Amino acid sequence: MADSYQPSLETSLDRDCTTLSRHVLQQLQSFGPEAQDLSTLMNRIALAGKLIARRLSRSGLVEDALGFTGRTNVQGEEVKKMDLYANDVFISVFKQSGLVCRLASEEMEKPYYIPENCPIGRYTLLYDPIDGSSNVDINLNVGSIFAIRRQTGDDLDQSAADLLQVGRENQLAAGYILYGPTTVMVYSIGTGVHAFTLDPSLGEFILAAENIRLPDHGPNYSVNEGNFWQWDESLRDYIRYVHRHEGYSLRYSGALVGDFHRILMQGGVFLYPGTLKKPNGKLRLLYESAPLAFLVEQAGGKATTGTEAILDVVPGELHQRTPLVIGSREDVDLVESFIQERIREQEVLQASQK
Ligand code: AHM
Ligand code: MG
Repeated sequence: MADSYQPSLETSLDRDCTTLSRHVLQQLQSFGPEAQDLSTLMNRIALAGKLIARRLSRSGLVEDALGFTGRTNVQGEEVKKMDLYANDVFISVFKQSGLVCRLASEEMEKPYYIPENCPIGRYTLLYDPIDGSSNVDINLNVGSIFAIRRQTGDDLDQSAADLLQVGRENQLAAGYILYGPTTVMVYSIGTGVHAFTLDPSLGEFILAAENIRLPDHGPNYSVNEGNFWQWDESLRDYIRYVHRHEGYSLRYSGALVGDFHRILMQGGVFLYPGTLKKPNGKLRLLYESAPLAFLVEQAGGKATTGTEAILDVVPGELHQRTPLVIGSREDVDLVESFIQERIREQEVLQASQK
């Protein structure tokens, strides 16, 4: 009689191929309705990431992938063709999800409603379709940032007022996709931070690192020092401190997702402070700073405006900007200590002038 067949498990897989959808369900330890929803939502985001990664990888070869559209967005920034493509990709994939009623992004003045989804779709996707888009035309890394919020209230007047809540309250999930030499997706649903690498031959995101923790201190500081003379004196003092002490390296790519990813993996701090021209800095709270703040807190780090936790900032409007100091706990604390010292000095000065 022939031996019963034994599959060669050691050679059939390169490694334990944990896919994203399996991972989400494992994390939630549930097959309940909300776990199924989150798994579906993360899969849809992954699909958007794959479509965008595919277009980026061929951007020098196909028409209408590089360059500007000639339009400016609600923030007055010039819109690139890839910004619009990526924005539309997210809309298309979520139209088919049934779960998302509204999408709000950097590229749209008002949220985009999918009326057929609204009766049952109780989730909102907030996203920056292409973060760091100035890098697209020079073939450097860019990213997509996302957050999923639970819709509260019926929003019958389509004002989306319930989105103006602190990030700590109703962000269910957040993450980013980094389009670099490989495409990496990093996400959290409140159970730690996990990274997946896209295997293009399988078309699947495969688990690469689980429960990522930042070191409490790291060597990287990441900031556009070209704005030095536009910052408050406290930020200049911090940068002078870093220049005078050994062990720091400046790393700045012009794409927040890439710079943040380095800090998540190696430690350090990313800053985009307010400037004279932009007192609240450049980065948007709801779809850039708050999602990354969710991730960094889940990974044991910290994100503040310099004086307040990003996840506690109440948004005043959809496209609100906020200063951002994010990264390793001790490095963020150090930046904050310079800001606090300056505030104390000014209080003493004001008291003496009374
Ligand atoms: P974008 O989302 O329109 O690309 O703008 C955000 C980007 C961030 O990725 C990056 O950290 C920052 O803008 C760079 O700005 P600057 O050129 O002022 O340093
Ligand atoms: Mg951006």
